[in-house]
Amino acid sequence: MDKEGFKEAYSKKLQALHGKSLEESSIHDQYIALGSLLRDYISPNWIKTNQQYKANGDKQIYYFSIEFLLGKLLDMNLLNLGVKEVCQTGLAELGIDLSVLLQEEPDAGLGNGGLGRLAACFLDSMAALSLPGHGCGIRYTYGLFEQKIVKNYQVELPDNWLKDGYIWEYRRTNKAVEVAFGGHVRSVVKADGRTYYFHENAEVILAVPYDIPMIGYQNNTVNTLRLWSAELAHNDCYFAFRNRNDFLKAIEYKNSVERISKYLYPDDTHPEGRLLRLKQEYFFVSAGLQSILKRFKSANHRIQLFPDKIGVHINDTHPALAVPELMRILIDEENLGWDEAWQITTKTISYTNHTVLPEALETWPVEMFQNLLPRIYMMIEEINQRFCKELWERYPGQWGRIRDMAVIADGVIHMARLAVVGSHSVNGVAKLHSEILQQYLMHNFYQYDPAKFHNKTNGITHRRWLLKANPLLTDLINNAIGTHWIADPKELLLLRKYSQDTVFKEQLANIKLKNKIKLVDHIYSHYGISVNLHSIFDIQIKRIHAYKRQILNVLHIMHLYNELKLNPQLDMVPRTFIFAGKAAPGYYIAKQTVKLINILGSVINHDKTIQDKLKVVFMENYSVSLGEMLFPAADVSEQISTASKEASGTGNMKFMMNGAVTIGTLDGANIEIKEAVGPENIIIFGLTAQQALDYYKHGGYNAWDVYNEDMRVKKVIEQLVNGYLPDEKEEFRPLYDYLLRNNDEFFVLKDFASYADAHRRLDDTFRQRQHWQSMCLENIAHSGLFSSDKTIREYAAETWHLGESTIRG
Ligand code: B1N
Repeated sequence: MDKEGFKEAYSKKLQALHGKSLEESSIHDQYIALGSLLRDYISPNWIKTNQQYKANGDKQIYYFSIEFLLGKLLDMNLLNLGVKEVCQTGLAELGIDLSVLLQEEPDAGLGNGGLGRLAACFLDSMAALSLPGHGCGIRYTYGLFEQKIVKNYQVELPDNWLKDGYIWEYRRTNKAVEVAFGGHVRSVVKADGRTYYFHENAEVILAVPYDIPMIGYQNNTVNTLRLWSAELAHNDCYFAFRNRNDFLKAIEYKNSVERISKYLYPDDTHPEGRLLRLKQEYFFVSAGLQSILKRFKSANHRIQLFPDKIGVHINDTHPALAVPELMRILIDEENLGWDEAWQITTKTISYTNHTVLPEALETWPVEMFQNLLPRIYMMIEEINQRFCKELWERYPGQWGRIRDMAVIADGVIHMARLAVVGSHSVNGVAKLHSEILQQYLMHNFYQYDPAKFHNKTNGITHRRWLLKANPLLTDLINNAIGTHWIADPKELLLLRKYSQDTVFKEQLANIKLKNKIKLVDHIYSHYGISVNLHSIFDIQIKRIHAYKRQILNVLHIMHLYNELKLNPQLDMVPRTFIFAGKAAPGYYIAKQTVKLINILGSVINHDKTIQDKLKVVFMENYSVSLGEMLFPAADVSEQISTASKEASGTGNMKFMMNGAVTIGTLDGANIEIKEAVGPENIIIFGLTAQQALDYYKHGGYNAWDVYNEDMRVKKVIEQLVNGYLPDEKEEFRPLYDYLLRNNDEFFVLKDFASYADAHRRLDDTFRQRQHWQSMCLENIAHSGLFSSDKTIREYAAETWHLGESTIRG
């Protein structure tokens, strides 16, 4: 693709698609034309990738996830294909600004937060590493809600991301499969003596796949993300209704089918116990496995080779029905015996746990489950019986232990137990998290089969979070150490040779400044808040959750403001606190937190007496795209979860890669960030995980003690309820009660002093300009350790036994 060729092809494409000349075309027309041209460009390699995988008989990995938080793909695809320059200059010569076209693309927000974004980073890495790895999920008509702040309060609007069509998806009607719900199971003993099972009177719906190409980094690989959409299977019943003139009923039935893939549940680290969610889970798992089996069978392999050719990875327990569904297919459709089917299933499936929050573990009531999925329930029942029998042989008489490990117990199905029992590998997402799984949450299972358990620390794709999000920094790095680090991000360590180089570090600081200017402009134009460019940009962006402790950040800001009011001359580096994040619509405390941040901002930002030393900005509608603007502009990364609660975190890695310094607890991957950069290049505070766990064991601590002893804490807590904030006096009473009366489950007050002290150290350190810049440099230099390429290499080698398959150009 050369520039002139591109211009000609592009102009032709534009005209052919829209029947308009370039001059007559709209921005949207121009965007669609570029997307369409790229589709043409990608197609040959996509076909070639699939053909080569098939011809070689390469093992394929399927990453099953109920969320894929892709963000925008156009710019990333241009980078991956190595054609961005050509397109950019070609378009410019046609009078088109590429950056304007890029804005036309909707963010594909089919995820809540870290779990969904991790799945997207992994797909990027698998393609970049020439690994045969694909995604399987749901094509939600509506992604995660759009957040607006109205009168300081979060309101939710539907995210109609598909309204103008989506340039990256390919509907594959011919690959649709059927998924069955409800009905009952009839068993028949046949002449061969074997019992056969027939699922009768089921409601059968159609799962239609939409494929999205996942493009490798300049390596010809194009893998596939397959997202399933629910549709009516047989129009006959639809028409049957209509013949009876019962049009409304027909519409209602159609809606009830399509509802399955209509909405993403907006709950992060919180399970949704509703029937529709269970339908979603079975829907995409069943459709995905059926299509995998079809492909496998078309290659005429013996079924016993299945685990050598296929790996199914389940992203948390949402796809854990892969275990009984694969058993059903192997037994009912492939006529295997139980033991053989079980061997194949457990060798095929591997499982990652993403949370230890006790309330976050999925369970399903037996009765509800049995009605919706009678044959799958039978499978789980048998899995449970056989597993309990094994346990009984190993632990005779230990009823308590067996009950605590049983897949079905106390009238519910425990999905995490199903996932552990049905897979050959179980991992956590950071060292501490895996340790907590093994020593606490899954201790019994760990003792039973220690070899099953592993750690795989999360990672992020440096291609999106550095090359795409921070082109200025990327150029600086390329000029300093060459470009080999892009293939091998560990080589970012070469940057360390500049740690004493004041010129280089000034360049680094200058890039940060430029990224901050962009953000300042955005904040001013969107919120009318003028931010001091030379203040410390201190950023906390993530879902709003009690355990992530945005409240700790807020109470500390209130304290700083109190200090400033008492002494406007207070010697502090000006600070801008920036927040972004969505609260689950039904999560009261989280929504109150959003409101508190916004009200506090409206008070502080209008106060002339504090001389611009403090600003608080809440940015609406946190998304992948907003993140791409925020990470490169941050000086400070807030990673302040209660130790032991954040399984890993991945925003922490994105900040680090862009040269921000972390203020954080020893939780999740923060611990590994500290190990990488050294204690002098990170600011740590608060209880350790062990201390927190010990407190929990003894029923917590007494929040009132801290309240009574620390006057700073007492003051800010009182300010929540004494009319100090310009709203109804009782507005934040629930937050107050939550902290004091419910005994501060997440140690907010307990960690306050340590946090305030850490912020004073931060302020001190920031003033030592050379030293601060070295810290930023060290963070960037060590961030290669957290590239998802490294994580994926470990999964491929240790969990999936997956080999590379390079696609020839
Ligand atoms: O998964 C991320 C981790 O980096 C985060 O620490 C962790 O909180 C996050 C139910 C979840 N755990 N569990 C979920 C999401 C949606 C849902 O419906 C649970 N998300 C995480 C990646 O490992």
